[in-house]
Amino acid sequence: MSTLKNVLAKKIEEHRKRTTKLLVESGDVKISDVTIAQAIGGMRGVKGLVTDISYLDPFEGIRFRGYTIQEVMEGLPKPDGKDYPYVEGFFYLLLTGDIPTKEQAEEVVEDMKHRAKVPEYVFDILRAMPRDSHPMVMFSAAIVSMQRESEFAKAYNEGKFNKYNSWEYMYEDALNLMARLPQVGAFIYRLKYKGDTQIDPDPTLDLGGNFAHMMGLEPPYDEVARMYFILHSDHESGNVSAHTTHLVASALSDAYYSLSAGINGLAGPLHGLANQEVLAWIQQFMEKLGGQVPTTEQLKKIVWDTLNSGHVIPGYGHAVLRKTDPRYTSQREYCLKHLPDYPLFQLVSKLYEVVPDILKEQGKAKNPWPNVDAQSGVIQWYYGLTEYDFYTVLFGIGRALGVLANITWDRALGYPIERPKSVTTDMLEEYAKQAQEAKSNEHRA
Ligand code: NMX
Ligand code: MLT
Repeated sequence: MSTLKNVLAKKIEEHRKRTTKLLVESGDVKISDVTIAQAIGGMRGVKGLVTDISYLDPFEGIRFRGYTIQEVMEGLPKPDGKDYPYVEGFFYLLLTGDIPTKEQAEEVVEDMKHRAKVPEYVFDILRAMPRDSHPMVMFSAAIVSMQRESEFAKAYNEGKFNKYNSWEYMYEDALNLMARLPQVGAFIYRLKYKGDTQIDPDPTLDLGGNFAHMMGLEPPYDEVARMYFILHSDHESGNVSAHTTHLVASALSDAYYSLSAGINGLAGPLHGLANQEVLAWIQQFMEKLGGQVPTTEQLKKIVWDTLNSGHVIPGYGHAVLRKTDPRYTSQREYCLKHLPDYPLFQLVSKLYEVVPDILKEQGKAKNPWPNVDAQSGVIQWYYGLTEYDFYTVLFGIGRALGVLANITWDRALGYPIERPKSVTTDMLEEYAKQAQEAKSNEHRA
């Protein structure tokens, strides 16, 4: 058994006791209430999910297994001569909660290389799709098309499966899928935008390095890939892609069905597709200005015009965060170091100076600050990846790390099928009436 699987098995054994104790001794302790506004309003703030892979604080931002972005980037082992950590070592951290040694991280690198072969039929399917299909449609279809490879589904069908060992099959699927996604993504990219001129994987490279190589992008794009996949990996489990993946997996659907569903959620413009929307919006107004960089006054007018036409400002706002997304800051720091004078970066920085005050003045968005998507396209564009409808696929490869770790733990802890209760509008009106009457009685007494 690999070190990763061995360590994970021990962690699961220990953790099961904590979950059982909580259920047996404190199962009826309340952790959240639900108001009518929350029931109608997308369950914002309702605490009804459990995950230990990451936690999102509204003001501090994301911590992966308790570590800040900076601690992850500094503390994880890196390929020789590189500034950003092995994605594989980061996956080890997400799965086990431990920072791996370099040797342990490299063992995962080797393990994933052996799992990386994408079945030929996936390429046939992608080639048979209309070439103008959105890359996220292709990505989701490619993932679900590989479902026949699922060890989890096979074990279930062969009756090998029980509540205690099901995580092991989910783990196998998670590693196999994660190992294959970079080639699937790169294949889609080169099929759509580079005339189907494909580049074979290089078996000497790690996941980030190989992705850059198969995309046909020179170093330091390998560093960008490592940074990007890690930053986008997880944002606790309530966001649409993580929640969807978890929900579908709760029906004992395997990782292929579940991840493909999560990717479909990521493809929404209010979620991951916002990174594409940011670039599309910028290109649109730059075209209107004849390519001329807008002044601050012009930019303010563009932002107001966008809001007044009933559109959101892509890359700004968040359902949980109440400050600048540290994933935005992390990418901004990369830009300040590597491309400080790049006009597109300067434009995005100017937006950062202008948009929050306007959103505050408009008074609708609860969080006027930028999220991860406001900054990510700039770096991609700078390194030659200008086909912005591909950006969400990059997000999806990264997001797979978090959600696949999550559903492996879901099976390990035997989380049941997810099935919240709904109510009708009549019932809400009745609850509202009862609350009003109770208030008047209190007033009278
Ligand atoms: N521009 C304009 N209006 C906004 C924005 C924004 N960036 N953000 C929120 N609002 C509006 C929102 O549409 C809502 O309006 P209304 O009452 O008319 O329906 C109001 O402000 C209150 O929304 P919030 O409670 O602040 O935001 P919510 O939690 O519902 O939604 C987002 C969060 C992220 C969906 C929202 O901020 C948004 O649409 N942002 C732009 C799209 C975006 O950048 N998405 C990417 C999120 C990160 N990711 O990668 O997934
Ligand atoms: C994410 O990374 O999933 C987004 O920031 C959205 C969210 O957390 O709700």
